[in-house]
Amino acid sequence: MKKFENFIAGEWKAPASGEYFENKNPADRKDIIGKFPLSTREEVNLAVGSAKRGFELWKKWPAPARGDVLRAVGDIMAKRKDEIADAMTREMGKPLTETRGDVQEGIDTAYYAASEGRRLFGKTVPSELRNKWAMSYRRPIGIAGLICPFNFPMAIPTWKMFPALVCGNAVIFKPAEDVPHTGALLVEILLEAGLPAEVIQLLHGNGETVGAAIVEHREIPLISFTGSTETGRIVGETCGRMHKRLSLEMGGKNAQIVMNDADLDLALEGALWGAFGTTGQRCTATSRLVLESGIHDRFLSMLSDRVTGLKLGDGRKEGTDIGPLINEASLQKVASYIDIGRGEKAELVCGGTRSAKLTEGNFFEPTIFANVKAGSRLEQEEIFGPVLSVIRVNGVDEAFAVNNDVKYGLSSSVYTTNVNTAFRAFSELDNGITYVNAPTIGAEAHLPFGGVKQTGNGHREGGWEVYEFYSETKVGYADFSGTLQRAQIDNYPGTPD
Ligand code: UN1
Repeated sequence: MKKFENFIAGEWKAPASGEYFENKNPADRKDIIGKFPLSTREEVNLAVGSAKRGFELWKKWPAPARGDVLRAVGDIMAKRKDEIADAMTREMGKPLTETRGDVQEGIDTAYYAASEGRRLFGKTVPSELRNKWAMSYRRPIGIAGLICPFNFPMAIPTWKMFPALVCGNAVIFKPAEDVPHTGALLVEILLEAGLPAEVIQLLHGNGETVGAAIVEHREIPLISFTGSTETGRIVGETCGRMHKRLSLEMGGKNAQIVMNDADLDLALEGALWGAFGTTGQRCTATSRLVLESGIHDRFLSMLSDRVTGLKLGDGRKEGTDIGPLINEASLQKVASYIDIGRGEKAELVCGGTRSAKLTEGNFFEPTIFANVKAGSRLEQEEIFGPVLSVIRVNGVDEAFAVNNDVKYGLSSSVYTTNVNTAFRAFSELDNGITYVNAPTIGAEAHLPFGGVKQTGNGHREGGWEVYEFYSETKVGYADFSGTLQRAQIDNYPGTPD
């Protein structure tokens, strides 16, 4: 069986501990993709030593030249798109159409980053004094520690890594332990594209050991984490104590609202894709469907007819609509919410069990609960699986209140043909992203991505905003008057000639 290695100090290296973990195909647990290193704190130290050298070199490259490396990365990813997608589906499970989309998001992020290398705008503003210039500009920060989730094995690492690199930082990358192969492929591509070797370090292993060691390392000033709100809280506490710059991207409990005046066929396609795409394992997944009473019964029956027809299976097989869940722990979590839903007297419309036929993988039937009460655990907590809770409401005010009454605030969606309802949604829904007549998923790489409340900590990934996170603003003043000019003093009151 193939043994994979870490990439540290410019070399592929076996784990110091000699220990590995197995990477299994979630659609067929007998299919082992390879063994990956269980890294330790010592390896984090080694990686930091090397990344410091990488940073010293890389920060001196002109940003447009750094961007050129990212353009080459995008070109290689585009050429290898199908092959990479296949490897991703094998270790992560979602159907090939989705993993191809995931690679495409990486390509988009690469080309956007390449173009940003020629912007990285600062500002030149007038000084209050004569013969003096004032400007702000950007500097790189140092080593960025990037801790990534499994659900977008390519897109999410690229959202973090490419802006970090264009801004001139070195990177220590820890992919999720369920998708280490995609992480390895990404690093291979960066090196092939000409990234100086010590600028990137790849460390495989567990969050509790390697992830924690990255977060706690005093020479890593920048952390970006995507994952659960519980882990994010621990990461946040450590970073707060150590005064680190931190971007958190965490849970969601996203709602699709369907109003009486909506185009129901369109809303149906949106609900299917939003709730069951990626087997519901997206931070942006639709896990609540808020139906206005006038269309509730009709829409629910349209939906359950279609859901029972969805084909569960291996994402690499033609015709599969829904792939497996990522691992056993995830299956158990999803199953526990079925019990919670039953206990709360929600009505199980379909699904609710592991697949009886597909026992070789982590397959769970797509599930709908109706009559879900606002405020119940089923309605409030993130499940990260193919479970959709349906809530009946009367009117737009109640629909918006239900949307907002959760601790998360990533994405929301409203299906309506009323322009006033649409614009009210943009202004009244407490989320980082609101879609009108489109599902809760479908963020584009060149717009800021992130959420409010407990979904995040105020930063955004993607778009122009993420470049603020990965760079430090510095201000330069040049006084060419040849005299001492005292700001706030010499020009008030009255300006001398
Ligand atoms: C996520 O939900 O975990 O919004 C990321 C989307 C994707 C990114 C989702 N482009 O559909």
